[in-house]
Amino acid sequence: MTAQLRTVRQLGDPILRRVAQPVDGIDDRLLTLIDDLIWTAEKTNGVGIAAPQVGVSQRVVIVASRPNLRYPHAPLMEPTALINPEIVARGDRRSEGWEGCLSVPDQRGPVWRHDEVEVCYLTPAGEIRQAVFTGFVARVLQHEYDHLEGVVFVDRVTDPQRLLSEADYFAQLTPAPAK
Ligand code: K3U
Ligand code: ZN
Repeated sequence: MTAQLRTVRQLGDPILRRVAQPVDGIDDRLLTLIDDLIWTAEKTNGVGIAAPQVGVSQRVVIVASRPNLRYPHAPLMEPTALINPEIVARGDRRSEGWEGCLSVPDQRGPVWRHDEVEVCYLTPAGEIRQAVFTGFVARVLQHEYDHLEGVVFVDRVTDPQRLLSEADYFAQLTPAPAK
């Protein structure tokens, strides 16, 4: 069946504040959810998405990095589904970077994240994988993992006064030419 665009829940919906349940078996329903998450992230220009954002409180995330204005060197990767991800190690170095969220429209803000994380997860084929994610991909993974714990990026912004609307965020990226 073709993938469906799912409705993205918005900040204020209690499902975004719940700790998601571990997946206890890979079945057709889960594989359909994964296909729909990948499709929904693609259609909404997301670089990731987590199952609670579409109203399913299960521990599944998609990471789908691609270059963007703020992170022009972000890798272009095939959307990757991680089932029951566990962050098993975090690097010492952290960086501040700008984030947005499909569940928090028109808001961007700076968040400190670890530059490197090691993650253990199940693939949709049921294989256990351990992988090291770095840079922007590590940022997206930590953002999505937070969604499984009921945490939204606005909880982590360095200073709430630095939150920007999308228009101001893009204006800041491309300052007006000098007269
Ligand atoms: O493409 C977005 C973007 C925003 C700021 C910087 C770079 C990219 C839209 S927001 C996005 O893709 C979220 C997706 C969410 F909400 F479903 F998790 C993921 C994300 C964006 C930026 C940094 C970390 C995570
Ligand atoms: Zn988000």
